[in-house]
Amino acid sequence: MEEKEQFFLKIYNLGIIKFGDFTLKSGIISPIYIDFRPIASRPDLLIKLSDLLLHEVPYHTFELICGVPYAALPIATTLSLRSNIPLIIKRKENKGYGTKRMIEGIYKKGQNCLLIEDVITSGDSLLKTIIDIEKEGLIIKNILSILDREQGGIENIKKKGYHIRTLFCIGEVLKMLEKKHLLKKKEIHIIQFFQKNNFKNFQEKRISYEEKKEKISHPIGKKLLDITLKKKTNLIVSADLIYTTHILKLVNSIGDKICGLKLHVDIINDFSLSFITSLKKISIEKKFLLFEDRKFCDVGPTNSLQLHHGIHKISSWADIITVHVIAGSASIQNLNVPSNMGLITVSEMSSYGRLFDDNYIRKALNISLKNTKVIGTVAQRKVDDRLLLFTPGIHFSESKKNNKGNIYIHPNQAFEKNKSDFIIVGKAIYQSNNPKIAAEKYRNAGWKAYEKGL
Ligand code: 6AU
Repeated sequence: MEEKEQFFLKIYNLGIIKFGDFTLKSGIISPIYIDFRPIASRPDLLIKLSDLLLHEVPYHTFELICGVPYAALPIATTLSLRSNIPLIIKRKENKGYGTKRMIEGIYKKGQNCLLIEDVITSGDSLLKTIIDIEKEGLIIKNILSILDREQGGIENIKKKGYHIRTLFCIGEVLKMLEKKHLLKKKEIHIIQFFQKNNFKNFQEKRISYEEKKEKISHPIGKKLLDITLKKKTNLIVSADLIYTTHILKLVNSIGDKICGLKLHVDIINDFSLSFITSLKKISIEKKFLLFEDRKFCDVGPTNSLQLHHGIHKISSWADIITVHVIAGSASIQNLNVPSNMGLITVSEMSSYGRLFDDNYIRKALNISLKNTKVIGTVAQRKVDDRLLLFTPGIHFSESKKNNKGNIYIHPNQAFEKNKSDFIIVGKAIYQSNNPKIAAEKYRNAGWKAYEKGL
């Protein structure tokens, strides 16, 4: 430990541990952020780190080395140079042109590859990388990582049958830093909080709708939560139907089961504002909100025209509208949104082949948090508790993708894994033989999954 301890103190001086309020890639909120990237600028420490890692495994038994992109790439490269084992490079996404390969470098099917990761949190991004590498016919049995945040990732990975070794665990390094008087009082408090709450519990618990209400300041966000609590439903039905009579018939039969009805008004063949008047009346009677899933995605002035004008006059009736932030934060800033209308950003879609990457999602979530009109976001991962999380792509018979390219997950997964607040269900209800029974099944599943997560 002496040697490892000395090494850790050296890298600690590079500022690899930060204390504050961070949302990790996995969506977990954490007061500690660990980033080993600065080591890449110190060749002496990079070499030392690689040698320490190589001591952990019988490295001569491996035919290839690969790092989980991007943080582990310089480490994997150094390990390759120190051990003389060839390196392969895993892409985060394929280039979309040329060979469209996910793995670059020279390799053959059946070769045994050692995988390198910097920090293990939930283990999810590591498992995604493993799937991509195994798809290429390579064999992964062993993983080496620098630090285990002790948040369940190691168990997840071991459960899938992989061997994993880590150089450090967060608990032991924090204890060591405290012993050496390298932490400020405030930082020690944070650590004590962590130890008391145990990292794993910290990750798995979700906050209740009542607690969410304290965090959401927008009146429509609060109203949606009130309806949810009163009707015990977190189900939003997506009525993607093209005739007003069909929508009204659906809503009359399922209105009691839902907290929101989502529309795409531009697909309705016989749209009229009198249809909206009828719908609004039912929504008040049966207590649910109206979402227009317009996904505004233009520059601000155009978004504004689309919101207030045209035949749909969305701003005159919708309680909630969806927006993309691809055009930047200003595109949703001056829309003259009525005070009783909330925005939901689309940070990540449920479609197969989506172009949203981690970087975009992080930026979209930041924009969402800063805009006071935004009540929440659509995403397929856990997000900051100050946002309501809406999850579409829901079906009991979850499938990788349907023929139109949406990926479906079970309501349990939305609540357990992503800590979702609301499920959005379309075809599974409106195309079923009995939408009322189907809606009750989804309402019940969504509510039970929410309660189980508390
Ligand atoms: O259950 P479905 O697949 O029949 O319907 C899902 C609904 C559709 C999509 O336009 C919408 O949810 N949707 C969204 C939303 C709500 O913005 C985002 C997304 O990522 N995936 C998705 O399907 O009306």
